[in-house]
Amino acid sequence: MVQSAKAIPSTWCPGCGHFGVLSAVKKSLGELKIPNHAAVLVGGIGCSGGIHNFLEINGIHALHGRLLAQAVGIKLANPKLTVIAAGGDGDGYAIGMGHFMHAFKKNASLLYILMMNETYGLTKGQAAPTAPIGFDGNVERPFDGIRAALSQEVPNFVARTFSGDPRTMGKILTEAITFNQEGRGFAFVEDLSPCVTYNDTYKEWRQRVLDLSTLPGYDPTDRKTMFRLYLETVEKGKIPTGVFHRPAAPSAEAESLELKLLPDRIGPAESDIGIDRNRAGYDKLLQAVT
Ligand SMILES: Cc1ncc(C[n+]2csc(CCOP(=O)(O)OP(=O)(O)O)c2C)c(N)n1
Ligand code: SF4
Ligand SMILES: [Mg+2]
Repeated sequence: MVQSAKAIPSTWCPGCGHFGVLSAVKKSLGELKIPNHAAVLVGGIGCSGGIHNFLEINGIHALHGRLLAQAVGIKLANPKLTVIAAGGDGDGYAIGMGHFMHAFKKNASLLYILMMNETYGLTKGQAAPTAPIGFDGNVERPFDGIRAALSQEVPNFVARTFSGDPRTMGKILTEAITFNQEGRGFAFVEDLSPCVTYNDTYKEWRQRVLDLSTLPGYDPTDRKTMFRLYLETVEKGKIPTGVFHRPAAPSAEAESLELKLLPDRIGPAESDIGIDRNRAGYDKLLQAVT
């Protein structure tokens, strides 16, 4: 379902953390002077996934957990677009887990914002894979998406923001989109986005967040160092935030697709597939299969 680029008033509960993401996305697109027609937001299923309805950019409401597959497809079809995928922890870490892990490996230059509130807000507060033990009868240990991201040896941008600190979130989203624009690969930002109706964690998270850039030894170009720093900080009962991985290595896209296959960054969506221009190629293809 492709939405029109007309924003509708938000349906979120007053105070929902997702508002922080909405305003930070608007601010970053404005700061980078990206026109509405040049940006696409693919939303997941859940309160968070409706974010595209409240923006005046192109938007798609994807199938539950499948937003990354659609976002990668859009980016490949038209690499000039700024592509943002945005959804919840139920969407991305439960039904969408397979796509989440593969997105790091595919390393397409798009931004994935995952709004983490430990619950399924839209369906009234069940335990998400991130829920602590005891939440709504949950007996499983919570899943940590940042550990999963940092465990992979790939040149991806990885960060965590907090809706209670929208200014820092804005800066990090701007950096992530710039990273994408430079063709340096996939950017993943998990936002701590409290669900004020079913799991109001604002107060607790405000006390526990710790920006890793304030610690000695912080070096986001070195994934292994950052993984260690991250784990040590979690062990101290803190919730690490900030940029965890800002790789210096070029992405697969920069090395293969962009430089070799798509020298002018012209994707299939803009290429001329008319018969006249491509007759020789089509004839060759036909000969090969007959
Ligand atoms: C295939 C499928 N399974 C289940 C659902 C029911 N469902 C709707 S939203 C949702 C979870 C949303 O949680 P999350 O992604 O964390 O978003 P939030 O509402 O917390 O922002 C579920 C399970 C669905 N819509 N489609
Ligand atoms: S139910 Fe929770 S996640 Fe959904 S809009 Fe309300 S506060 Fe936000
Ligand atoms: Mg959720």
